[in-house]
Amino acid sequence: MDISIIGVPMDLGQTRRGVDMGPSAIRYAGVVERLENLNHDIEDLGDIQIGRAERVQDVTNPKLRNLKAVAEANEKLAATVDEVVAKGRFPLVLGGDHSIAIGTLAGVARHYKSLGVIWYDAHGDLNTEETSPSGNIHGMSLAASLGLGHPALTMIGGYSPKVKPENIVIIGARALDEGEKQLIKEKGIKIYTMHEVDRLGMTKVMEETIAYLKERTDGVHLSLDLDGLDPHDAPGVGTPVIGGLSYRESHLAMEMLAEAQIITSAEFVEVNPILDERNKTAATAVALMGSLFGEKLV
Ligand code: 6HN
Ligand code: MN
Ligand code: MN
Ligand code: MN
Repeated sequence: MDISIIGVPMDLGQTRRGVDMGPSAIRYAGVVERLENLNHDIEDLGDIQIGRAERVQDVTNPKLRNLKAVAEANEKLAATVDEVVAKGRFPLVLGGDHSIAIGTLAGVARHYKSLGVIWYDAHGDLNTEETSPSGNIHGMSLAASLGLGHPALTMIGGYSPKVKPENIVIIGARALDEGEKQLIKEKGIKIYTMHEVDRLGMTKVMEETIAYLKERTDGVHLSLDLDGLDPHDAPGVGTPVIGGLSYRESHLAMEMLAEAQIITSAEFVEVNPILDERNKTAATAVALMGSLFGEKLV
């Protein structure tokens, strides 16, 4: 595969500093070498430039913190991802907080008639400024991609929506806000919370997910928030939630996606080296990328 790596040192979608160093941490953990060893053609496009918050504590709009800077960065990211896909290469985006999914999806979705999305996350990221308990845009990125919320977010790339509710599968959720639960029901979004993962096992969850997306989509974006994993395996995240997906379950998920050959773009987000233990979370992210891109145990 021809893979283009794009770093997005974004930390303005939430309030804990350090997640802007995620792309560096993932590079130090050896992403390029890992994927080159699998005989892929890798180009590293470096990092998208992130502007500054309008103020150190940007409370001009506490319901949408740092809206302007987040929107501007996502426009740049969307343009870069768009070019990568147009060249026939696979965009692999490194975060950075999860607000960058808005830009990634804006760049990818225009190339597909019916894009699917796997949202691997403890959270739904389905808030709008009306339902968000925090005002943090990283909790709004999936909603924005559905066309819900502030136009500065929904209209990134000049069009909306990027994805249809029936083309989304959420995996690993265990911390949904009230408004998000309502939206999931209202829109009929397919979701495997930790309850379903416990009951069915990851094998069944992935078999069902793959079959579901295969019959209705012509490309699938994987948006993997490291906080989908249990904090024991991925401690370097800003919004950890106990009771998450294990390291092995996550590898199995990636291996099954590799086997099914359905993933056409991916991002790994929320790696925060300041909160991490010896770069463990970045190393986990790179190991999961290995499995996603075809690494085998024998
Ligand atoms: N993430 N639901 C919470 C909020 O503030 O909206 C947490 C969001 C976390 C977002 O982890 O990408
Ligand atoms: Mn910063
Ligand atoms: Mn997230
Ligand atoms: Mn999350």
